[in-house]
Amino acid sequence: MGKNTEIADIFDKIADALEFKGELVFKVNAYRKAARVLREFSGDISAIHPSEIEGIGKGMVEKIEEYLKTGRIKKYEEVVADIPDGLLELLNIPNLGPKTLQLLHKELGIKNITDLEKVINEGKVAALPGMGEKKEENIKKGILLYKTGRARIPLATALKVVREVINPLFAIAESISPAGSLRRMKETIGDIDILATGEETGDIIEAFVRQAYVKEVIAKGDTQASVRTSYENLQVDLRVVEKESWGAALLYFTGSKAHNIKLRGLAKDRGLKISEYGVFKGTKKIAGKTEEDVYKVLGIEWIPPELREDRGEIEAAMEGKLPVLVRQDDIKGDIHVHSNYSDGMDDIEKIAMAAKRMGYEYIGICDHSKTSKIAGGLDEETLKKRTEEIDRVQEKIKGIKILKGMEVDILSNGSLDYSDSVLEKLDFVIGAIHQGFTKNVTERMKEAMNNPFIDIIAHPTGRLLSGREGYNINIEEVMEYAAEKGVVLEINASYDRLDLNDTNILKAKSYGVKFIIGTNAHSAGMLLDMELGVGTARRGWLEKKDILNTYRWVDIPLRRRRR
Ligand code: DGT
Ligand code: CA
Ligand code: CA
Repeated sequence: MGKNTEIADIFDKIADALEFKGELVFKVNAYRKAARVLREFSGDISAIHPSEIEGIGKGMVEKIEEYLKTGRIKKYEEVVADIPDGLLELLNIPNLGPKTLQLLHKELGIKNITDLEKVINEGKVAALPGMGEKKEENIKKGILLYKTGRARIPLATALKVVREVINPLFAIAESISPAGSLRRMKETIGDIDILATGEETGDIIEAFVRQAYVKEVIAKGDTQASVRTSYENLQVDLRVVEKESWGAALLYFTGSKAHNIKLRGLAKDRGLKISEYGVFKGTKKIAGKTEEDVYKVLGIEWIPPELREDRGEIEAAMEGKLPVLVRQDDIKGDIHVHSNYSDGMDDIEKIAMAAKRMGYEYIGICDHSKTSKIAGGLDEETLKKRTEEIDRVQEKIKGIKILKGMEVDILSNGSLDYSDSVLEKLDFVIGAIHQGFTKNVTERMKEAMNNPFIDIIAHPTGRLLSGREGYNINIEEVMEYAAEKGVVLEINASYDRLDLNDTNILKAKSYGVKFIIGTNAHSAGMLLDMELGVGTARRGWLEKKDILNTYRWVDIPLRRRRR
């Protein structure tokens, strides 16, 4: 959707193809970086000169112009010319890299996922030079993850799409809202459900199916339609309902199904019937216009969508004990942000300005430590330079406090990547596992928590929504120890992480753990991922007091373990 994303997709595909062909890493990365910058860029690329976008090199500018002028990029057609259709798609399988794919294609002639599954089942992959049974087993696992993962899309992607779908309809519809799992802020979304109401039902449906992003109209009726989007190939369902039923319909189509079923039982107990049209006493409709009305006639207060999973929310509402969930505007700062001193794209000044515009009181610059070499980890010398840079920027920018933090690697023996004297000078320390995902992770994390300088554990399970399973870890043991030691667990809000997730948050809270939401932003634009973290925290029933970055910096209960 939008030219930026179209071009970014093509750049990513060029990078895949070059990688498959064994091209030099820096050439591949040039395309990856340009793709990332384009995705981050919020303006209209055809309205400005592409060279005005920071971080886009000359070669890329030419290709962007070529696309804007001709609708294609010759380089792309060249690089994929001798690669079978669909082969590069297999690079989305976890544990299957371009080198291996090249080998499998050359030696075994695989062209698609069916071929791949066949040669694996015949044991042919393990027999190849440099492969072996372990690697074969990993690819097999990857295929499983790929197949289950493809069916659902990350929340971040769905949110982006739903905004593009809803915006043009605001003018025509009286009310319009996302429903389904998206409104509940679930970490992955099956399909996107949208509900609208308005005088001109037909006009709303027509406007919906005629948008530029629609690739295919799957179904179209008088009051509903389903389309597939060209971007990400997503199914979007729109239902237009009567104004009098808006609340009941929104409640019904928001779900979850389990929540609806429980509500239906509750209605029955009270001699009422509930449906997507309203709440009925006999044949008389007694509620339905708003969600609040519907809950009210059932004798309970309105339940926030993020809680509607039948995890005790209806019982809590009946007792008047619903949590007061944390909100985006409770958040006073983001302290997990990478600058261009390590692998971030933006400089400290740009990040600080963006954070100030978001209304934050503080922003924590948090780069990688020296062992994370591929992520541009800082040695002690560079860290000193960064400290001076932060002081310099702080002199210049008022109204936001810039904090000096680091995401410090937890090493193979559980020690931290810097000496205590270095850690001592930092405003906060986030410990993270970046190497050795299978070896003694639980023990290493616990050992790291014995260090008084560690304040927070980053992305505690290490899983990725795109398919990485995460660390081999006993997460309950880590939660229990974190609570005992007063170490905070992160809710990493990065679109591919959401780690801890909702169920782990609930578990951790029961151990008495405190949380902090960090975006792990690698550019100023990614500070906006905070929304995903807040949604996830709300799904985990968290209130303002559970989350440390709702505190002012002077009051924040961090660094206490140092004293
Ligand atoms: P998804 O799309 O798999 O991420 O999950 P949802 O929750 O969006 O599910 P979806 O799209 O199948 O249906 C949207 C909502 O409609 C769902 O959350 C609750 C409601 N719904 C769908 N089917 C049923 C049903 O058979 N019974 C009840 N009570 N509600 C249903
Ligand atoms: Ca859905
Ligand atoms: Ca649906």
